[in-house]
Amino acid sequence: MTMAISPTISPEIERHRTFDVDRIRNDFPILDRSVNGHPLVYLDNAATSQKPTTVINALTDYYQEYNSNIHRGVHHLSQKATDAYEDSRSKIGQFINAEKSQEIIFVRGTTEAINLVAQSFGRKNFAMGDEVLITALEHHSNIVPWQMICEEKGAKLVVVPMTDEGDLDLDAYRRLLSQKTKIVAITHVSNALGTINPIKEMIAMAHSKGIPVLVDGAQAVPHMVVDVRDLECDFYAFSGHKMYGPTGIGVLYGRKRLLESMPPYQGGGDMIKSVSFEKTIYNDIPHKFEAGTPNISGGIALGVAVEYLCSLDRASIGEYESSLLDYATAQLSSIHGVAIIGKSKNKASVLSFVLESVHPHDIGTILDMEGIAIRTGHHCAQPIMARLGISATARASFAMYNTFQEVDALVRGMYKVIEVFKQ
Ligand code: C6P
Repeated sequence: MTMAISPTISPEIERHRTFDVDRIRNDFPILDRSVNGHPLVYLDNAATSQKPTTVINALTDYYQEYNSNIHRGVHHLSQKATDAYEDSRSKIGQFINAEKSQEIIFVRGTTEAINLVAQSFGRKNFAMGDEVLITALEHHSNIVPWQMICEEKGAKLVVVPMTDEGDLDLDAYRRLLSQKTKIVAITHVSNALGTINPIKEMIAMAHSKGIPVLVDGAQAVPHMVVDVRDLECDFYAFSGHKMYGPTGIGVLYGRKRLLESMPPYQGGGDMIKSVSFEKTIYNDIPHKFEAGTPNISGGIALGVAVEYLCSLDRASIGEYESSLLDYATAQLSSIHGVAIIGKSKNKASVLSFVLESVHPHDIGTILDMEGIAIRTGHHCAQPIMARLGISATARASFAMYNTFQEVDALVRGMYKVIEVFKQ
């Protein structure tokens, strides 16, 4: 079958073809490998991104040179590890423009960050009849923790609806904010559809009624500059592994005043000032929320990932990624039988689609044979699928190291899928 890659490339897209992507690709050793006899085309970045050499080296360096527990030892290695870990906390604080590094709590990832707020803030502040306002665009991680605490407290989960294109209904949002709303929890960027929500405006609307806001930033931090003070959010959660850092480490940003008012999430070592059988005095933030030996190497290497991102021109990366998305959208839309799922005008790095009469898992399997990695399924966002009346999509998600040629490979792969399934 002949492959028709659409010749209609806008001047804007053409301009971004000159972005020095090779320089960035050189920093990611895994991108040189082959899969199933083809050069790897990694388009599953929303699930997890690849890691640059500096991050990989930071992990090895910690274990080879100064592996030691932190906040506990007077010896040289422990001091060095503690300094590196706390240094990383400061770098991350600056990266998102937090006012104080104590506002950065290390957690396992976005999921744990949201559970922490639900279990700590929620347990303290929710009562029978209260409401938690989330949106139709949430990942399960920003649904289930709220359901759990709502069930326990007799509170209610209320959901802001979305349009068929995948935009939130802001009029409904305004109406749903009420005296009963104890917190708003919204995703910054949808992992299933790519919609970028107008969170600054949504935070201001909630604040005008005195309601705090948690933002799930898992899919935003890798792609755009996030400034928590400019957004004025109360909590912001993100994962290291989606922003070129290691797995098992992430961040909860919280306003100092709020974090100080919240009870600990877990008990154990490091989160205390003193313990007796009669009474325990808790440590100050951030340590109050960091019980037990943490992911030390991960915390340090996340700081290195942040340094790496800060060494790049993030504005041009953002423009480059959005031109890749525009190009991929145009190319895939031109394939007969393909429908794009999620058509917001404001999208980041995620392209969900379906192909008539072919299950997304079959698309994923055939593309894998061509060395192309995408994700297929419900993307841990089953309510979005239910809202759109589908069970699954195929999802290509882009990072700054992806290329226009890789988009072309995806399109060629889709023609292979069509070839295999044609009657
Ligand atoms: N989404 C995806 O393929 P963790 O697993 O804790 O690092 O991140 C959870 C999470 C929370 N919110 C959003 C918007 C997310 O996209 C994710 C993770 C991955 O889309 C894995 S399901």
